[in-house]
Amino acid sequence: MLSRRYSVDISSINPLSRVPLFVVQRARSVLCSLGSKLSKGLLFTLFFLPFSAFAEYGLNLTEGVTPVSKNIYGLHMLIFWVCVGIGVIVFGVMIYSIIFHRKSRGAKASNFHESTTIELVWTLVPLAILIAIAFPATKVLIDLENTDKADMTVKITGYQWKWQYEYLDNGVSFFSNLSKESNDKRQLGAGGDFPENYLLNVDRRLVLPVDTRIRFLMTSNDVIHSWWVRDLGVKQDANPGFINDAWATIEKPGVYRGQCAELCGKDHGFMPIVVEAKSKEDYAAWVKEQQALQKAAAAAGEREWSKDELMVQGQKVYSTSCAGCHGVTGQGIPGTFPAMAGSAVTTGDIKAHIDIVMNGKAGTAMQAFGGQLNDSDLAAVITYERNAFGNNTGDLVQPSTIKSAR
Ligand code: HEC
Ligand SMILES: [Cu+2]
Repeated sequence: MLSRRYSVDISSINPLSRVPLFVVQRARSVLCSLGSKLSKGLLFTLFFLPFSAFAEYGLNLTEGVTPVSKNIYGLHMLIFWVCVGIGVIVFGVMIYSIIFHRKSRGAKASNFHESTTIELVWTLVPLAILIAIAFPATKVLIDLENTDKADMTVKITGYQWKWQYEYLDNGVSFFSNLSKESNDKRQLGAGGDFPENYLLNVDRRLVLPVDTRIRFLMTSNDVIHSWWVRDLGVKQDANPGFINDAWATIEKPGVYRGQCAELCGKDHGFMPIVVEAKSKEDYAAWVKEQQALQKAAAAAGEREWSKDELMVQGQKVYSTSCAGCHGVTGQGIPGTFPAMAGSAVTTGDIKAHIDIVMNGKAGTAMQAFGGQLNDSDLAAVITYERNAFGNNTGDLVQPSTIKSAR
């Protein structure tokens, strides 16, 4: 598709009409063959990115869909026009002087030092402008910091490298990871086409109702992350040990994408955010559905699981929660993340294995997954690690074992 667009572009570029036809044809054939060779390659994508990016976003800040984002946009435009005004006046005076008071016209430069009047003017005028701008800016700032009178609250916790969303009003809670399609495609040597919204898609979206004043509480489990969704006008650091807040009243149903905006380690670029704003009725139905799913998951933790079930679920959990560090094939990263293949823990004492997965290891990147995964997922992932990557221990861990280890 890209190479087709390229050849169309060439023939419609005007200045080329002055270039001899054979040059155009030669250039076109070279570029087209290059294009087809590289059409799936990085170079070509990079070359076209600026154009498609412009087409999608335009040049200006976007307005977004919340009062805060609209106020920020309004403030941005106001200050933009103030700058335009200053630019026109300053450059106007400058260009006027250059033209009408030039040396060849016999103009004589006036020569003055320590003119109190001029020094006062060029101090007081900018000061007055700054103060005039400070008023609307402060108003917007106070408004975006004021999270009072919220209709509902979502607690957002950053993890290396995913987000946890807890709906404090109805008990719904889940993790949101990079989507499987993006995650598979980003692996070294992965073939195939880029999935839609590559690296900007998640497995579970943060679903929110429209026309509801939502308070976000941001914190982190490990390092500093930053929850940034442009259309919501929210960009707030998530710091371990602190709670920051922000708010949004989403005015339009839709899907709004964002990313972690604070460099937080190896996979910082792989923890996107997807917000889906639904009508209040659809949101209520979604909450019911999630509560039912959570109940079903809890019930599944009460029964015995077969080895196949554990292995299938375990692989899923492993690829979303563990593979980022320990590698899809369990090889880890020598010196940083230990291999799961043939590790003394994954092939040794089962209790020690359960312990490190549930409680993590303080002071290292190994998180305590006991609070993140339910009994079945923990049982499944531990079973998987003990029977995958060539670790043929034959051990099964049941959800009930995890439950009693809590
Ligand atoms: C953010 C990176 C990261 C993630 C994600 C992660 N781990 Fe770890 N893991 C580590 C590090 C670092 C260590 C080494 C800790 C130490 O210094 O002993 C470790 C150690 C382990 C060990 C002990 C291995 C050994 O040989 O000492 C096991 C077992 C383990 N992790 C399982 C898991 C499981 C299961 C998951 C997913 C549910 C997971 N890890 C997710 C970073 C991670
Ligand atoms: Cu982050």
